[in-house]
Amino acid sequence: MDNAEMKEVIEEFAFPGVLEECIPFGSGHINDTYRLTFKDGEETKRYILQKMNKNIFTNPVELMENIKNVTSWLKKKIIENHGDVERETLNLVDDREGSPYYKDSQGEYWRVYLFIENATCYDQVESEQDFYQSAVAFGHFQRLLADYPADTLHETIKDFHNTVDRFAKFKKAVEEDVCGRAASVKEEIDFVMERENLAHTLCDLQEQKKLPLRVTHNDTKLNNIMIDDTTGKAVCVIDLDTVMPGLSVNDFGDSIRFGASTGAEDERDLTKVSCDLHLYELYVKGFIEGCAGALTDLEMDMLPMGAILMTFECGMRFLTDYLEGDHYFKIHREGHNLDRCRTQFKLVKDMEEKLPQMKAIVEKYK
Ligand code: ADP
Ligand code: GN1
Ligand code: MG
Repeated sequence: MDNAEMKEVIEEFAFPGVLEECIPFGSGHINDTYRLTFKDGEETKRYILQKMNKNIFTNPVELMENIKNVTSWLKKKIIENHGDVERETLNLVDDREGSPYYKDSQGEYWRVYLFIENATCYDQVESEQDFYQSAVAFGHFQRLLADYPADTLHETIKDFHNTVDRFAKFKKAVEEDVCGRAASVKEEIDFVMERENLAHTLCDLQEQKKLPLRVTHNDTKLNNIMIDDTTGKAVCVIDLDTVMPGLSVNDFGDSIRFGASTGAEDERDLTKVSCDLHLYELYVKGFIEGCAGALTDLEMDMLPMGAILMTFECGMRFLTDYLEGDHYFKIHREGHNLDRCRTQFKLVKDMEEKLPQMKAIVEKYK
């Protein structure tokens, strides 16, 4: 971050005390995230500062309206449940003008959250209990928003989990091949092409209104949840940029894609990547408990399909981005998106083979 921009932004949020540290923070693929530490007399206070990605979220004002309204809604529910509003949901810090975001002189949009202390976001499951707790929390999150007026939410990214649309965008990227990379990834392209029907499965059920549209998180990977370092409980669901009407099976599926994998999302050694059915089972149990009776029979039946489809969609998105020249997901090395795509397809294949077991596990908890 250039110093002048940083100074301008920090001044606009009127933090108390003296800035001691500003470091890039977390491993999100979308926003630029920093942790700020201020010293005010004896007191030290930390914040999260984010530059929103306006190439991806093209209407940051509407996005912030969503976040403001959703967090206010969650706060009310947390108070009713005698919870801790400063830890159990994101808390926006207003700028000097009382706005929940600041637009700087370069036209960039910034926001600040209270830093949730004594809690960790994990990039891979370290303790099984954490994964189970994250499942309960994502299910519970959906339940807290069950009666939220969905029609007042802006669609922050159009067709975000529309796998049919994702497939069409992928095909276009292959045809255009702007970077001349298609020939070198024929195997991966074929993998997608062979699964056109798969892309339709959940979209068709949604269109036929067999699966209900709910207010969902839509980006339920493990590092979008904070686990309390002391209690081991999931304390807060974060990264609310994509809270929109969606399918509960997709929220389930995206968590499995990321958290039940035995390897990292960008692991190069594919022998290390598979779907761990024990972790999967823990998540099924936790998610069904967290949703507390809200899921319909068909939603439960479709949970394994949600896992396959979210993984397929994500692999397809990584490959599309690779073909288009890596403009969407942040990359940290050459071929990073291709590596990510390969882990996803390895997982899809593995889950396709394990589908009967995955279904049987859901039956156990239905
Ligand atoms: P992205 O959309 O880029 O993934 P996130 O909103 O998920 O951005 O933030 C990136 C990372 O920053 C998170 O994975 C988490 O580690 C950290 N983070 C975000 N918000 C907070 C917060 N309020 N308190 C502590 N850490 C946070
Ligand atoms: C992005 O923002 P982050 O890093 O939590 C992406 C998700 C992908 C994920 C893959 C807005 O999530 O959809 O599943 O990367 N978020 C957006 O790791 O596109
Ligand atoms: Mg994130």
